[in-house]
Amino acid sequence: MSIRAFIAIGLPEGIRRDLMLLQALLPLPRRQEPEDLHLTLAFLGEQPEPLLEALHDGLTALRASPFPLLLQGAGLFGGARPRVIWAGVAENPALRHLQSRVARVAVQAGIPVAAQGFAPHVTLGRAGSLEPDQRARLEAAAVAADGFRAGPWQVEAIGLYASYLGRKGARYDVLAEYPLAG
Ligand code: 3AM
Repeated sequence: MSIRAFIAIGLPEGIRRDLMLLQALLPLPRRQEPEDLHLTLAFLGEQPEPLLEALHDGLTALRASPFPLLLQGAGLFGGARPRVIWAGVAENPALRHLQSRVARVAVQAGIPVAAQGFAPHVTLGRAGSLEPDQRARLEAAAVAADGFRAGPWQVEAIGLYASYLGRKGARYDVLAEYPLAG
């Protein structure tokens, strides 16, 4: 059996509440459910269980320290045809370092993960095809949300998630959590 999986940072209750307030201010075509809000470190795609077990062992052995994380601003991915509406992350070398280590653990487990191109964000909602006026409203709302801040909080764990695709979009399950402890 294979599982569509990714590695992410889960968000504390208070941060999710702040993000729900931000979601309410944005004209989101499809809102990410609050319990599913997360910050992806590495998307793994469909992987067979033996590789996920090797990854689990690698993540269990990973030693990394907790670090503070601040969410900041909002924006759209997808240029002329935005697909993802996100909350941004204040520049954070500890996050980038953790992401590259996590990607290396995945590669060592036999799961290819691109080393480049990490654009840290929390997806707030998604768009299918947008009418030009819908897009303009969304872009204006994202600019207006520039002053948005949530946190900082101390990131103390990362998680391995399963993603199940359904008619209403993806739902996620936490398969395992890995504490960050020096
Ligand atoms: O962090 P978010 O929620 O923006 O969009 C998917 C989601 O990102 C992304 O992985 C996260 C968990 O599903 N994702 C899905 N398919 C992907 C792909 N083929 C992908 N990221 C990169 N390549």
